[in-house]
Amino acid sequence: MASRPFAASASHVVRAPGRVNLIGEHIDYCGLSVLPMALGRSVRIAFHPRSDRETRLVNRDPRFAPSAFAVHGSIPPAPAGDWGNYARAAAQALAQRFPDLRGVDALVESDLPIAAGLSSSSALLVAMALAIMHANGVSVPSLELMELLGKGERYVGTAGGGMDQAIILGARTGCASRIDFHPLRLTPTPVPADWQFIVAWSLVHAEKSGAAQQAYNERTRQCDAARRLVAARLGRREDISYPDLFAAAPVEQLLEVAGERTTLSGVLARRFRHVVTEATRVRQAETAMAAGDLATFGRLLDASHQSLRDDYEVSHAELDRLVELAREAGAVGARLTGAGFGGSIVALCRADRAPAVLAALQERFYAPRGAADDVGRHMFTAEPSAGAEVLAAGPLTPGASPG
Ligand code: NG1
Repeated sequence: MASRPFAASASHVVRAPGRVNLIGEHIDYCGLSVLPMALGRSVRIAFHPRSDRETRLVNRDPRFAPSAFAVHGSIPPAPAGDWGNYARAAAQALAQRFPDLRGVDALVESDLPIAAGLSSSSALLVAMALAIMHANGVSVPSLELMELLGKGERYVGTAGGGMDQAIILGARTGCASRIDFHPLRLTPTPVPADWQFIVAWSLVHAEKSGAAQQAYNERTRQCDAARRLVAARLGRREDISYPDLFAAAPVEQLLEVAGERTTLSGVLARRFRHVVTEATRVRQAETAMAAGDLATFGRLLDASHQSLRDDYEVSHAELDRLVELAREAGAVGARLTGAGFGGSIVALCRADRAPAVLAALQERFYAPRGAADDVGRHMFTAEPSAGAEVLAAGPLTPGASPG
């Protein structure tokens, strides 16, 4: 592949981490706070500015064919599911703000599992945006860039909430960050040194370009409908936001009103109950983390999983199994992370228990499914890492020799 000589000639490398959401699932698009952290695993792009608008992408992973497009404010998408659409989304969002951007030649590589609820696609989008901005000598203040790219990713057809782009750009080493919306802001909390989060992929792809995208977008519409109906029942304006609704009435009253058959249908009542209880868990989890209260954080993870499984209906039998096995192996709590419908779990244990939890998952989940050989790609300890950055050119893979 022509990639090695290119990697050697690239002027810069961008690194954009994946993320694991610790708690606050499916509520960012309601404008409610979430608590993710960035991973050590990342998407990296070696790039070279071009003198025209063309952008050419080559991926080291042979599953992804080369992709090319011209950078401007209205870029025709490649067919749904094409990885290059995340790069197009970044380029279009920036070109709408800065006309006359030139493109880049880019070589992409990643050690993030794909379609695993760990935001490999948002990491690609953020990395691409930083590469184009750097190549053109333009910049956007950090919080504005998070918002711009959060909205920009809707180009691919998902009505996402903005958590991923914010944490990928704004994460701090050693910390999880509470993300609040409207206005967007990040508040870091150090992850206690004796806590270990573990990420394990269910081996089920959560492709957000097909059925999962429809199911995801349906949840966003249901949350909207539930909010309007509860607001009307409480005599509030129907366009009140979730945070304002929560400030206007205590949780108990919200749950009681939502439970009345005349206010919400059974499905909407369950969706609403997830949103209300999950928002409460985020606040409690942040307090537990700051206090080093491992057991409480673990209980909140378990409760979140139950709520996502039963009320929000976004789990999968393989995710439920992983959660169960992690708990049996000594994790204090575990839950699905990301959008669900497949993807990964996050489990929490005392750091000295991590080897036992990893060994149990290998033996009881991956081995029976014929996936024990690749286990290092499917399951790993999550180290809270820094947000995306542009580095002077060097080897794409740390430690690898250049082209
Ligand atoms: P993932 O796990 O990357 O599919 C999606 C949304 C988030 C958030 C979570 C569920 C995008 C880019 N990401 O994440 O905003 O809503 O689901 O909490 O749409």
